[in-house]
Amino acid sequence: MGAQQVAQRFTELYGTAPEGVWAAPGRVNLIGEHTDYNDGFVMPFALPHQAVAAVSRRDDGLLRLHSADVAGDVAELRLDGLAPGSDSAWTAYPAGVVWALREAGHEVTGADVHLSSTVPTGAGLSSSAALEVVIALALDDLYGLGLQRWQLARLCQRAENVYVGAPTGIMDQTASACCTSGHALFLDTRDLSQRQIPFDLAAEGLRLLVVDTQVKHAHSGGEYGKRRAGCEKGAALLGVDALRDVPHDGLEAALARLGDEEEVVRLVRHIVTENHRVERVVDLLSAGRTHEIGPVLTEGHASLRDDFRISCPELDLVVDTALAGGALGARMTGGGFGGSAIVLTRATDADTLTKSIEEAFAAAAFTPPRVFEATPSAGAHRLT
Ligand code: GAF
Repeated sequence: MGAQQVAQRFTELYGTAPEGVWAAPGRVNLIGEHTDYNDGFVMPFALPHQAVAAVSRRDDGLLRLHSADVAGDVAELRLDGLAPGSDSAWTAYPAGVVWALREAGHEVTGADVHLSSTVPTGAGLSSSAALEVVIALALDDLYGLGLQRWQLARLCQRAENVYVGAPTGIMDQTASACCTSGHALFLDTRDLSQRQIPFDLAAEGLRLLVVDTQVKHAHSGGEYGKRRAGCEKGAALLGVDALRDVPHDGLEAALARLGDEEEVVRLVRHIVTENHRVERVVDLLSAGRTHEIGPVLTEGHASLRDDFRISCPELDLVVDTALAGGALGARMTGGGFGGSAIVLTRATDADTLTKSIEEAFAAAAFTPPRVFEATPSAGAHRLT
């Protein structure tokens, strides 16, 4: 939905025009999965799909929230009643951001909000981070908080970890807040230092397809948290602050030290090799060798499937069908247990590959996937 429509609906709901309209995108992660809570490297880029919010300030301690995407009236919350774990609806994301801002000492005295998002939900494309970041950016602007983008991302992560209760890392919020059009974001999640890496697929005769398997996932469920706890156990057993500190050329020695801790061995191997894959992709892209990143993406999928064990039959089917049809590389993207896969292909093969994936899903009697092309798009910004 465009800025004007969102502003118009805001006016109908609240009786006056909004003070402004902001947008924040979802993301796909090119490479670097589950590395973010291990202080490692990630490389997402922003999707053209975005959450759009019309927002005005209030000074009476009320937060009023409405979404075009969810049936229901305006939700009215008292700021002094916002508490972690108190809300299990979609409103927890924007409310969590207001809570996190206030808890960090920022003076936010209320807001009226109307939201509309085109980021598919439960598809591993960061629909929740888009909601959080758009609210954080709007309130930062309106209340003149002067926060840097990385600070907004940190506050949004806190909202998600503490208020919503999902133990996620910092990648999605940083991607939504910091990505730029035409680039992938090379992010070091230890200190949030970042480099924008040019990623112009069309110029290279390439396309990147996103295949939403329609298998819904959730990070507040136990499996994500179990992987995170397993990684932390690995770091503790190895005596490092985070698995980021295990060098790629020291991997075999580290695994030997873990002995018969079979599950931890698999998790550690994924994280250490995945960090290395991010560095390899950065090197290839920086050298203008975009065509060559495909096999690295595919290796990443095998590692997530066999070592991290977070793939599912639908994601594996996308990858296998794409590779059999001549894709340059393919992998699941995002948190896993469903959600989306990405397929890197020559532009000329994209339609045939899409058709084969759809046919393979039909033959397996899976729900039809949703396939679209991803182009590296803008991060969060003010629209009006
Ligand atoms: C989800 C989380 F929100 C991210 O922090 C990240 O861990 C990702 O899964 C896996 O790379 O999107």
